[in-house]
Amino acid sequence: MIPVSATPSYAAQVASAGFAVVPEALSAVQAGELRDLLTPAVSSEAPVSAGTRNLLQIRQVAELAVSDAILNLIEPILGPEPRPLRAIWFDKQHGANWKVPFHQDLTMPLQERREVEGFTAWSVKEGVPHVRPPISVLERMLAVRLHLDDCGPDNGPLRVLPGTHTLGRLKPPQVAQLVAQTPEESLLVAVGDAILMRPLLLHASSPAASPNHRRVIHIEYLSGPLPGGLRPPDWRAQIER
Ligand SMILES: O=C(O)CCC(=O)C(=O)O
Repeated sequence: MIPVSATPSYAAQVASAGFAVVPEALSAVQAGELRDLLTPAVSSEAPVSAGTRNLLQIRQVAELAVSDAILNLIEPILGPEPRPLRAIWFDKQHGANWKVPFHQDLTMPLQERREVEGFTAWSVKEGVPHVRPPISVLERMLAVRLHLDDCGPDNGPLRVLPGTHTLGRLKPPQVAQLVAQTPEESLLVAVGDAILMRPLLLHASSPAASPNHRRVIHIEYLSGPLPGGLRPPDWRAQIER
């Protein structure tokens, strides 16, 4: 487990690069237990595509999301009491070996729809209202990607363009220019490692050359209040088992 005293350097890395890789955020035993729990649970519920939502419904994932180990990692970045918004399962494998072009993550889930200035592009995904919040809200969000398998160059790792999280919301020509000009980094990790990532960081992933499992629990957090009575999902109320 990472000592709390080591976490401020992750905050500095996330501030400058938009991401940080945290070795051994989970022990091998924890990662194995989560693989055993989630692999059958998720694959029996939904066809596996480029991500399955609402993993916070599963008690062990919700408890992990608010565990001291994870909160100690992210509080130096987001401030006190970050709230988990959603948790997504990404398992790249035979039959679900997707590619995602460079993009920013621009949406968030909410409890209900309310018209509030700056919150646009409402949609409903799996019954949950989603919205594109203003940049000032996206800048208070962070994703924690917990890797349950080793992810080497052949497993379709996350690719990032360091520093692009500071550029606000980017239009397609700006993305194309940044992709052409910015040296990208592939984030190769071992089982149990975590990637901390700002949603505005340009990121992509390619199909795996060797599509063994590449299981990731991707948890998104928000710190601070929302305007106009908007409410983030209540993760406690969602727990089903
Ligand atoms: O895990 C992946 O392959 C893609 C993740 C991604 O694109 C995202 O989180 O928006």
